[in-house]
Amino acid sequence: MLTSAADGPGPGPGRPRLSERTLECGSPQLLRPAYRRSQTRIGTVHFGPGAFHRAHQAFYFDRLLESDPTRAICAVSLKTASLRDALAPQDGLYTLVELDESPTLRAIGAIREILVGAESAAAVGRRLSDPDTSIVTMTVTEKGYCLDGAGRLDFAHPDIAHDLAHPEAPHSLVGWLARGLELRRERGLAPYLVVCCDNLSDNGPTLRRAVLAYAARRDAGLAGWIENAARFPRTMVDSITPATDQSLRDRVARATGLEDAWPVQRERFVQWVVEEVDSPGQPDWASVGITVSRDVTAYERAKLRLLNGAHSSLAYLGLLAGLETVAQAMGEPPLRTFVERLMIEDIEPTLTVPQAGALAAYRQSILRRFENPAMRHQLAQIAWDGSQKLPIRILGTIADALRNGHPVTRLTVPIAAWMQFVRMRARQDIAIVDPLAAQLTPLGLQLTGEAAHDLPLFFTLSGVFPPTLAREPRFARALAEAYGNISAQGALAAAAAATASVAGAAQP
Ligand code: CS2
Repeated sequence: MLTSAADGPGPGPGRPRLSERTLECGSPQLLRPAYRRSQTRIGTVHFGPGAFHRAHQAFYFDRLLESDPTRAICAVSLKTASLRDALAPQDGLYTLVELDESPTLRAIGAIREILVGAESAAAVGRRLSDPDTSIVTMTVTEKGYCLDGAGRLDFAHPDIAHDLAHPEAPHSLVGWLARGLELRRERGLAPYLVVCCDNLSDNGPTLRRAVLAYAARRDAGLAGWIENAARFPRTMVDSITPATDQSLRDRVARATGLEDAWPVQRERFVQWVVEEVDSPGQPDWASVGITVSRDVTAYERAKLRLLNGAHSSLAYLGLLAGLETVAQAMGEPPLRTFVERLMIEDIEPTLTVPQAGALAAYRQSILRRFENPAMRHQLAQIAWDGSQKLPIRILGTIADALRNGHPVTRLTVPIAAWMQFVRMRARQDIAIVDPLAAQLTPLGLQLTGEAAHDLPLFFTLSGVFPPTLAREPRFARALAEAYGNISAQGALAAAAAATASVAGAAQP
């Protein structure tokens, strides 16, 4: 199933390349699939097989395959062939390194097929409409959903416009999901379970709304069928996954004795919560440690606001302070204290959890995970796509704080730091990795560091700052102060000043 002429990036001559044939030659340290890959069947299609999917979901499915051979994965890259080309010579196998004092190395065998949507539309359509396919999962990052600032499908997005004109060969995830469901309806098959594994707020229902809006433009009958029959559970996914670099490839080759073009790494901690829904063909999630819950919203919100909100805060402040990794940022007392106070005083009051003390324990475990000395998690990686991440991670908390009359002095600091990051990148002439880069780069070049001049320029980005928020005086004032403090004193001193601000101070 996995065939390619290309040999993929990475390995050089010397050690044998990881593959079905060489798997047994690897060092005993390498844990191998505890099932016969040749006897597995594909039951899941996954869109967006980046590092997170391969370190998280594919790891769980690898374990499911030990008891259920129908759980192999067909991975679909929407546009690029790089993963297919790297893993085809390896029969889809790759190494997962769990970082810890003594790391674990496993060969993951769950991915049995890799397709590229842009090259093989018919094959993807066949897979989606195969009777064996009962689940479709995805990790395409926030921008892959083609949503507007209000979280609705953006019909002006070029991929959505393309897909409505060419529905049989879509470019977007939403187009693919609708295409697959349309084919299944035509064939008299039940819909697949759609499991969104991205850090979106209310991820399942948000995706469902987008697919229904798209389907309604195509065919009201299809939209009605999806509305009645398809399920889109909420999920919470968690595991910190630093990007693959050459040092990981070298480390894997030395430890396993096998070259791997694209290994992945993550912390040992891994968590997946899936909403309980009534849908046939689901795996025995709980058998591999996946939590099935009626109330995923509380988990999801706590994770997005505490972990991802703190991560983005450390990323922008840390990069402005010239730091490189999350662990380094945590080693700077002003940043560590700032982030901890932000979590306790500003984020936690917006969260509700069933057990008393659960939030404090969760926060402490997040801070410990950020300090993990075995990880070199680049702040620049977290800083990607800020225009998409910040509304989900921080602006929602700010909106709640404003509603509750809670000060937003600290909460505006990460937003101000992102703006200063845009300014810094533009001045350094370093490309900004963000779907809004074409707007952010020229905007960055106009920035002076003066809040009165710069804030109105950012407020033109209505997809990031809804007009009601931009017009809210308490928000604009606190943001201007944080922005001015970073310009005048630098990120560390500005974080320290905000930490010292009195949590309960009333704001007119
Ligand atoms: C990070 C996340 O890159 C980022 O933006 O905040 O990928 C984070 O590591 C994961 O959500 C942890 O589960």
